[in-house]
Amino acid sequence: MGVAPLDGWPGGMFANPVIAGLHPDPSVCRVGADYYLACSSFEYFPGVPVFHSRDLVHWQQIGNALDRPSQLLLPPQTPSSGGVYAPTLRHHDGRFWLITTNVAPGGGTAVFTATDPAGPWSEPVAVPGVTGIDPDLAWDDDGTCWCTYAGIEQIRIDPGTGQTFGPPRRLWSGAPGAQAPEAPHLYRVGDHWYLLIAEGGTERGHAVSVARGPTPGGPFEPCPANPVLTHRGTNRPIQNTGHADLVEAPDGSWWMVLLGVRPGGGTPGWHVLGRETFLAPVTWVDGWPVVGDVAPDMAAPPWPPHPAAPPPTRDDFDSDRLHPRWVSVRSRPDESWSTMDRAGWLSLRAAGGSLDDPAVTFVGRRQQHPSCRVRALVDAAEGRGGVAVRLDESHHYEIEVGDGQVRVVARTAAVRAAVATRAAQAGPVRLRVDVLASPRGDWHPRQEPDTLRLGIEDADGVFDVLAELDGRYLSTEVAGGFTGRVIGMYAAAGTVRFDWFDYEPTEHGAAQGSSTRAGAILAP
Ligand code: 6LW
Repeated sequence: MGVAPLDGWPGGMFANPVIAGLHPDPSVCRVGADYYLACSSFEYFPGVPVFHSRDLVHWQQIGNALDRPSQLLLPPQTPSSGGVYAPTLRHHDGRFWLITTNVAPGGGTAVFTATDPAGPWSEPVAVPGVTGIDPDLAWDDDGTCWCTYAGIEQIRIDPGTGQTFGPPRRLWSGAPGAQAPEAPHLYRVGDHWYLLIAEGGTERGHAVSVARGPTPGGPFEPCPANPVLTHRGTNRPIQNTGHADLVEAPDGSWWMVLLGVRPGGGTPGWHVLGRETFLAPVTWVDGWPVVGDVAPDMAAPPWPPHPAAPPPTRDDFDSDRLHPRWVSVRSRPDESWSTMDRAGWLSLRAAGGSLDDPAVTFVGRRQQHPSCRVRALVDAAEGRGGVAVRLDESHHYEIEVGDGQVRVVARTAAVRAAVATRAAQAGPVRLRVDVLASPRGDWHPRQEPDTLRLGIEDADGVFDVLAELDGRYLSTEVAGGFTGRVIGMYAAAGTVRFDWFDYEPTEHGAAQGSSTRAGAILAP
């Protein structure tokens, strides 16, 4: 007796986003029953996270495509939200192909290949002839490879050598007057070539439009129903929907991965997790794609789920490698970190003197839940450092220990302040950050999206809150840019050691449970 498709899907539904946190510009491909997906990664190293799924809903990070300095150089002058922009991931001729743009000084467009998407990926093949961001790869029946990129332009390339042929040609570029035609993807479906693009800019006006034509170069006729996806001007909980890619499932159904945000708080609404990856069903009507609903709760696909093991709450650094989810800012020099120096501890050696410094030694993971709790056991006997919530060099909150003190530091734009200080006990200290999303229920126009409590936790779990800070100042609407929060460990002086690091999603209000002693409260 076959498995009823909805079996195993709680309530016959799945939750969107399917990859939460800073995972924008998703590009997806399928090989047999396996799906692979890659996202942009900006100033973070290693870059271009790669995910695997068997059901399009449950995704596991299997690596980062760019995990060697020879593949990814992000010099100190690379601004935050610079670096690696949108990738395209495809499988062709028995190999995986990834093309992306590093907008950092000395970067450019490059192609990488791999036989195993978990890596290792090849050294970069530069494609100097491609002058726009968001490059896409598509192969014609005769093996000709076309690279289409933002603007919307297209050029024939040899992805093996990076050579381009002839001048680029301009293709259909979306609705007249719409800003930023970008994120093109080209597909051969039936008798047509389809050109899918994003337009309207990646903020609240974001949208997806499509056109079709007889050849990879067109001419393209726009879909009469364009934009085929946008949430602009709606009160939908998911906003900024755009930058999409399509994939056909083994059963012939079609699906779209796309980016979107979940703004919180009052007006204008602030998103703190960055642009995340969402999934939507696509049907075809009169030879045009029709995108289904993009909502937090979605009807399950017509196949059994393949749940991925949830990531462990605790990383105790007992291996000589760091899990691919851990990222650093611009680089991670070998001499800056070790899990062998003191076995079972992550030892970080300071480079920059604080999170303000582009070269700070930082190892963090993307915040993926509106409410979560982070803890770490920190030994700063040989230095100064702690736990930080980072958006960029000018927007971060941290709790650090060193020189006999525990301090909470808040940096928002030009304002930098040690908002609370306490004498530190001798020996390792448990530092804790609770992120509490503001309940949607009691909305008021100036409501913060969330609140961050930073403090010390004793061995009985009693949370001594040194400061409570407004989360809007660590949002993209305030800081600007393309990224979201990354929460992690840093060393600002000497060597700081971390025995373990916990990341735990919480239901807002859960943090109330544990006994808390309130410290400095900083309202807006
Ligand atoms: C991405 C492009 C974009 O490459 O921002 O706003 C870039 N749109 O499509 C970084 O996400």
